[in-house]
Order: sequence, then C-alpha cells, then structure tokens
Amino acid sequence: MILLRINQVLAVFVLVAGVDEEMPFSQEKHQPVQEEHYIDGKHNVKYDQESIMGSEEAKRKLEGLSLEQAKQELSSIVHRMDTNNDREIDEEELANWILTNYKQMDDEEALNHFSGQDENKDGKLTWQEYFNKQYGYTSAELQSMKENLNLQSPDIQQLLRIINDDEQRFNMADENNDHKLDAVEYRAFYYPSDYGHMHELEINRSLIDLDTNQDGNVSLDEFMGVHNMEDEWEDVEKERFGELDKNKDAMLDREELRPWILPDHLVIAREEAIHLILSADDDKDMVLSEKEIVNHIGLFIGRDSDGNVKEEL
Ligand SMILES: *[C@@H]1O[C@H](CO)[C@@H](O)[C@H](O)[C@H]1NC(C)=O
Ligand SMILES: *[C@@H]1O[C@H](CO)[C@@H](O)[C@H](O)[C@H]1NC(C)=O
Ligand SMILES: [Ca+2]
Ligand SMILES: [Ca+2]
Repeated sequence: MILLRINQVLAVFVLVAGVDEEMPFSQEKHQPVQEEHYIDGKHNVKYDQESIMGSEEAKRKLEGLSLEQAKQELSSIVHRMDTNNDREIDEEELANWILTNYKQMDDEEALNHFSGQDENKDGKLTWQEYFNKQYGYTSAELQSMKENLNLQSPDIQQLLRIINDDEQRFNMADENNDHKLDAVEYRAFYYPSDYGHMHELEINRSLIDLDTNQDGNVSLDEFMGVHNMEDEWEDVEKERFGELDKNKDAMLDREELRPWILPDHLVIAREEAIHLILSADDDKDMVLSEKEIVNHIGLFIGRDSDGNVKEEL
C-alpha cells in the first residue's frame, strides 16, 4: 500500500520543495507584494499601487470609477492615512498605512487558502483535514511511515520532517487548543511571520535546519550549506552572513538570525514610503500634501488622465 504511493509522495515532495505559492512557509522568501518593484531595471508602478490599495476589496472599490471619483476616493484614503490630522502625510503615516495593507493582503490570501482547505465548510480545519488535503495521506498511512522512519528513503524522511513542522505550527496557531483552526487562527498558521506568538517556533524550526552540528550557533559553512546555491549567489550570501553577524564573531546566534528568518515588513513598508515621498514630493518638504498625492494619482492608485488603469509611469 505504502510502496504504491511512493511516486505520489515524491510528486508531493517536489511540489513542497519547489512551489512557494503552494507553501508559503519558506519565510525568508515571503515578500509582502507579489509584484516586482523593478523589472529589468524599469520601475513597475503596480508595486506602488498594490502597497497603497492593499486588499482586493479596496481594489474592487476603485474599479469602474471615473477620474473624478477616483480622485475623491484617493482623497478619502489620504484622510485616513493622516492619523495626526495635520493635513500632511509623513513617512511614518505612510509606512503604517502600507504595513496595514501588507498584513491585510496576507490575511486575505490566507483566508482564500483556508476556504480551499476546509472541505466540509464548517469553518474549522482539523489537522487530519489539513494534511489529508495537503499531502494526500490518511492518518494510518502517516502513522505507519513514522513507525518505519529509519527504513524510509531520504526524500520520505524529509517529507515527514516537513509534515512534522507543519503539525507543530498547526498546534502553535491553535490558540484556544480545540485541535482545530478557525479562519482567524489559520492566518497565523499560514503566515507565521505576521504573528508574534508564532515567532519563537519559527526560529527554532529554522535553527534545526541551519545548525547542523547543534551547538546553538550557525557558522558560515552551516549558513551556506542549506542553500545549495550557484556560485554567483555565494558572495551575496556571504555578504548577508556578514551583515547579520552584528557582533562579528563569525557565528550567528538566535537573535542575529531573527531578521533573516522573520523579515520585518515594516522595514519594507518604510522603504516604500520613502520611495513614494521622493516620487511625489513636488515642493520638496519631505511630507506629502493631499494635492501632491492626488496630482500623482497614477503612481498611487494607477489611473491616468483618461481614468484608465495606467501600467507604467
Ligand atoms: C524554542 O527552543 C527553545 C530552546 O531550545 C525552547 O526553550 C523553547 O521552548 C522553544 N520554543 C518553542 C515555541 O518551540
Ligand atoms: C554562540 O556563540 C556565542 C558567541 O560566541 C557564545 O557566547 C554562545 O555561548 C554560543 N552559544 C552556544 C549555544 O554555543
Ligand atoms: Ca482552535
Ligand atoms: Ca511635500
């Protein structure tokens, strides 16, 4: 029975290892916006628009609006951004707005996934329901593989490790301990880096992968080891190791690894806020007025003077 399924297992394993859209758990690759900000060196304004509009719901609201209506909608967004009511949007206000959008986009994506996983549509996902759907096994099959762990091929052992990681993450996300995830709990399961109560587990999990000699610190060799990268990336990764190694002892400890394992979307939101301010700040006072923002409507919500969505700027 188990033997017959080996090919299926390998197919799943390839999927797990290679397709990040299916499995978002490779946190170091989790970018808040799917769009690239620059494509072949060319500025992609869609990245900025996604950052400002955020959720699908917000985007839908803009569909079919005339230019005048779109300007009004943008003005209303500006008022909501302006939390200290000084009629200027500063870097912090813009960054907070963008960060909230990033989180909403993640939650929205998690929710979509949840609906797909929750087959019986009872608003709850049990661990069995999840891994049956995700990996195609029954509980009995999983149990049998675990019992014969040492006899399994390296690929299967790796798959069992991934399933085990999933289960730990599932249990950590299950805040009310009813052995089910509801849609709210599932968000933390899906994007643990957005939720503080998941962080220590994520760091532990990454350390198990990285710290191969289990001495509690990650050396450069260990850091490079997990990547299996092409030569051209080696220097980049070495440089990254150097940047992370704050105390320059040639080892990465838990805290030094934290920003790498759990990328801080606030940093990305701040960079985006500065980028937008530099792009729209006509009077060069480093804050944006409503007028400046509305004048650059193409950059912020993607409409040109004909009221069409503008692809490039
Ligand atoms: C993470 O690992 C530390 C040290 O091994 C342990 O004390 C802690 O309980 C672990 N935390 C989680 C959430 O697994
Ligand atoms: C990790 O390295 C630091 C700095 O060298 C050292 O103080 C610490 O004891 C190491 N941790 C472990 C668990 O070996
Ligand atoms: Ca629960
Ligand atoms: Ca200004």
